[in-house]
Amino acid sequence: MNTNQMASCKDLAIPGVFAIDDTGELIKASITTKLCTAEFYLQGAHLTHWQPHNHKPVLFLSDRSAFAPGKAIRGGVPIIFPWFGARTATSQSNRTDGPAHGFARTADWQLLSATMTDELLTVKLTLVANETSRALGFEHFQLLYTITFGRELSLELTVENSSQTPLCFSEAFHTYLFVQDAAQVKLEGLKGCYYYDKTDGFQRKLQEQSELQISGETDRPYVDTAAAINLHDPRLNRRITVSKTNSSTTVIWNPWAELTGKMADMSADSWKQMVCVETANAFENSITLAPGEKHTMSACISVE
Ligand code: TA6
Repeated sequence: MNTNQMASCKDLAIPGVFAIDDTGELIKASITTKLCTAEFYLQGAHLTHWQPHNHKPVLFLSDRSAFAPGKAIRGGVPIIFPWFGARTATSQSNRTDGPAHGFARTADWQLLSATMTDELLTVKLTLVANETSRALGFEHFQLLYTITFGRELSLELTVENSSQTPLCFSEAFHTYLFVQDAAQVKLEGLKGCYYYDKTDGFQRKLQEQSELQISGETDRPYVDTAAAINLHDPRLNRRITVSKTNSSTTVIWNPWAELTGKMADMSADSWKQMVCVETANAFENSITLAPGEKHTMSACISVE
């Protein structure tokens, strides 16, 4: 970010509410309102903390996460775009090169606005084509990310196809929820949904039980579901609800002990304090936009 961009970014600060810190390797925004505290980084428009007053933090953030240019932060809400997981061929491109989960989460987003209305702070950020995306074949698109911070957390991602050809993409809010003990939480909302079991050869399976409990490495994209997810955490005596619009995929992920042990940016037992409940459009739910078309996916996270 150049000096002029930094100056305009800092012009958006709201004394006592919204502060910009450019003293570290990554530019960080901190939020304090009557309803919550939060923080995000301009790299990846990466939300790393949200805590409604009278609650514990709702998002997990690894104590070993790197906060370095070009390195994905471990935890919070990574923005996944334009592919989910490893890049695969689409109807528009047979390319398979590029970083896992796409380039958006390590790109420098631009802060557009920060406004307070009735104690709610709404922040807008945008990402357009850059050298990295062009090298990967994405030259004409615009992402607009709107975050509203209050007693609830509202996330809204609009993708616009500003090219003359169809834009095929997958997307996700790769949300890491903070829990006291992943082995004791129960997840509701997936009964009757089909998922791909990435721990069992990507086999397509049916979720028959109304509650999902985590008892080992769990990596499940559920497809064709618009359902809200309730995560019951008995140890914190709370329920986190993730509801959504225009999202047909929900991914549930916990790496458990063995995989966590191989992750440089996760401490050994940290898998116990996180469950990813990801709001997505991926696999057969990927999106194709005609030239000039837009698509908006949203998620709302609440805790009680
Ligand atoms: O959303 C689940 C997943 O696709 C897992 O397969 C695992 O790879 C996870 O994302 C984390 O990916 P990352 O690239 O952030 O390490």
